[in-house]
Amino acid sequence: MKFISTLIWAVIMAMTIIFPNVADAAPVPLRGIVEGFYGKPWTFADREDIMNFCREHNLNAYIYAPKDDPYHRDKWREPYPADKLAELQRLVTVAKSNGIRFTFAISPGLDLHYNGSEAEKDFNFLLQKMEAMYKIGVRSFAIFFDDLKDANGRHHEDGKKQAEFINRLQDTFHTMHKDIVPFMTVPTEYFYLDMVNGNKTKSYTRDFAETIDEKVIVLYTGDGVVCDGITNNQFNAANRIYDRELGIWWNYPVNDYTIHSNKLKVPSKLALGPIEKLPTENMLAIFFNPMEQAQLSKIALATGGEYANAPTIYNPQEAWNRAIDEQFGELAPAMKIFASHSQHMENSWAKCGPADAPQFASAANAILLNIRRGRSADFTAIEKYITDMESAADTLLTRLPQKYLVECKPQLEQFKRIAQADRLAVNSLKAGKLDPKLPALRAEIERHAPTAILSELSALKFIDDVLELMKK
Ligand code: 14T
Repeated sequence: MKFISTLIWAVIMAMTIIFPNVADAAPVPLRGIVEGFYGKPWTFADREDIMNFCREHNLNAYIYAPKDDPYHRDKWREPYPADKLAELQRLVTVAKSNGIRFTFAISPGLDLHYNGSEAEKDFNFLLQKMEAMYKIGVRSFAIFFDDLKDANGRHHEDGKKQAEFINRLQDTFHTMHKDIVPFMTVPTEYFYLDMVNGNKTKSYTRDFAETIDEKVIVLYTGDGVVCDGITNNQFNAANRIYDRELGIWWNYPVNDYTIHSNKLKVPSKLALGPIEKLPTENMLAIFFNPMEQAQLSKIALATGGEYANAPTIYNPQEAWNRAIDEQFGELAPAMKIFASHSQHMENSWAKCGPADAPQFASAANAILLNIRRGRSADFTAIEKYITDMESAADTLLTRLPQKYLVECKPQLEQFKRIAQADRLAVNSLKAGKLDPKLPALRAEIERHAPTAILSELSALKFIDDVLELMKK
């Protein structure tokens, strides 16, 4: 007996020396999805489907926090009507049967009172709201205080009062129900660069961090709201502010900030790339905020599942290939071509996801460089990419199952226009004469841009570069 256990120990030690990664490739304890985006909330059918998906990908947590569920935020005091409550009850049951921890989040920050009799009333409203959720089986709760800034980007929250409010709510509810788990929260300053002023922690964050109960899981989004990764150092700096391990609310593949205008409520760009550039150590919890396009969110979410189950050995590109192979079968090759042009999310304040079609971009840049210098250019590679893009667009437009097509038809049609315009651009360069169909097609692409954007710095940019080059 003694010999066998010594032998097993020796084998394990040898393994950790040979495969050092495997030893600390432990899963993040809480890993899953936060339905926390603005825009059309997922349907209950979407959510049930996602619970099943989470189990298959060893994700074990889901936070219900749709910004545009009125009972979650705008009208947080109002109880759910019976039909919504019945749907939530069913969802909680489905979550449980799939081994998923269901967290009900509420966002009372828009008009919560912290003082006097109004505060007592609000406290009781929250208790009642949570009690209704407890009755349908919820055992995990979150209070979110994000996005309370005014038009000038300022907030007027008191970190100490907010945290005291959460602590008291947690204590009171825990006295009523011993079987609840610790709360989760998102503070009003929820990204690192908003928590500090130079090397000084801002007063709101200092107060909130000092006051919030140590059991509460505090979520943050990285250095920015939507940012280009979190290094271990950046993560540790944020952990030091809170003197605890934070949880991560990761804003990819969410695309709610690509909504073009209040009139066009649908996001214009799809985030179809892998999760990448996240910490490899000290993780307590990670939640991915998805797109309102539930089916197409599954590419990034499947890679997120791989990451969260083994952060140290995670390979984004391999995970992305596996995810698309698994989800799209025969259509995977076409889907990879389309998705490779729709991964990078960037605007004035957001940046996340791998570059769109980097190979196309470098082939295009090499051609343009040669032509500008009066040298001959090799079009072989780019012509193959364009042919592949055109046929991928056609394949997907005709063969993609309806559940996907309803989520990406405008983008697929735009992808096809872009490929056709790239073709015209190549032919114009070869002929040394601008094809008059190109400016017209470019204008048509622009007309559709409010509903469909992709490959801005790659296939789309090539069109503009050629037009610019040939207009003189
Ligand atoms: F709670 C936070 F961690 C968070 O990320 N809050 C919102 C979230 O609901 C939204 O889906 C996400 C992506 O747009 O970013 C936060 O919302 C913002 C933040 C901004 F700085 C929306 C617009 C902004 F300008």
